[in-house]
Amino acid sequence: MNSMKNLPEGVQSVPANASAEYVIRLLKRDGGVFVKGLVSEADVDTAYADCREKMDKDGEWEGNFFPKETKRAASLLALSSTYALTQVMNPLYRAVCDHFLTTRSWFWWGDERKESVSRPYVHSCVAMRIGPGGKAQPLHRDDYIGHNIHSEVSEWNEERDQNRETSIGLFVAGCKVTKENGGTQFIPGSHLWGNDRKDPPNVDDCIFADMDKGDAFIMLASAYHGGGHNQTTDEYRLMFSTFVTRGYLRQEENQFLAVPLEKVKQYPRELIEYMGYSLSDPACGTWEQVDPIYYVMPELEAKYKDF
Ligand SMILES: O=C(O)CCC(=O)C(=O)O
Ligand SMILES: [Fe+2]
Repeated sequence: MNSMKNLPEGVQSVPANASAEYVIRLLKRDGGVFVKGLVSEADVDTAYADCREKMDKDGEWEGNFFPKETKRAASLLALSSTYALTQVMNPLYRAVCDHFLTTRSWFWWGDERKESVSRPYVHSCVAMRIGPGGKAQPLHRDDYIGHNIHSEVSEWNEERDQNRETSIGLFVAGCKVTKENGGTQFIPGSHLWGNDRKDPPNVDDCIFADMDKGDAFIMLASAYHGGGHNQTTDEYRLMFSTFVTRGYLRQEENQFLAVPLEKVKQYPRELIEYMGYSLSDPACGTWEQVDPIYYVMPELEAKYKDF
């Protein structure tokens, strides 16, 4: 059965209670999907209050990736438990990441056939506020960070493409987001493009995020996108950006440096593991040859064992 059949035309906006399975089908076709009201306005406001002081003090970026009008707050997991629990740990986003970013392999271990499952973990957590006049970012793929080289395909193939993606983004609107105030630009279907295309991505092919506070845009990091041009004179476009990657790839934002251990210890175990205090099976990220969760939770009894 072709899983792309019977989907409505164009990039979709689905309710927050849409099934992960449906969102996944849409992502395979379009590379991105909007989710209405994924996070409550109150939780978004709290997350902003938690990171605002740091954002206000942000310095200027050199280069064209962030215009000088853009202020950022990185290391969000150190700043906002509300952000962590309502965005990073959002069940729909997690289910989508688990689907695309879990790596299953098997290897000979002597004459035993060993199965290994590496689960995704946090890549980066940053909030961005584009001020009036801020120019658009260059259109880019966020998976260039992990050197993910794509071959051109006409549509998603379950078997062939199970390891195609290396990262998934969750953008949550911190205010009303419009094309005019710098709504994210995105090229539908560009996750299927090859790296060897001659022509650069073109803004004429973009759609623009139009979101209410608390709405989300889930995006395969292979899709071409970028922050938009804030053409207003008085609006500040706030967006929270979370990325998750495969368990055996290096994190974009080093969570071990970003989040002090005292803060880490306040989080639920599931989130601590998701930040990177867990093994990527079979054996990436060990500490003293055991799972690094034992570093954070020494009360658990560590056992040395085969990978
Ligand atoms: O600000 C946005 O809408 C997108 C930002 C982005 O793509 C990035 O910083 O990589
Ligand atoms: Fe990006």
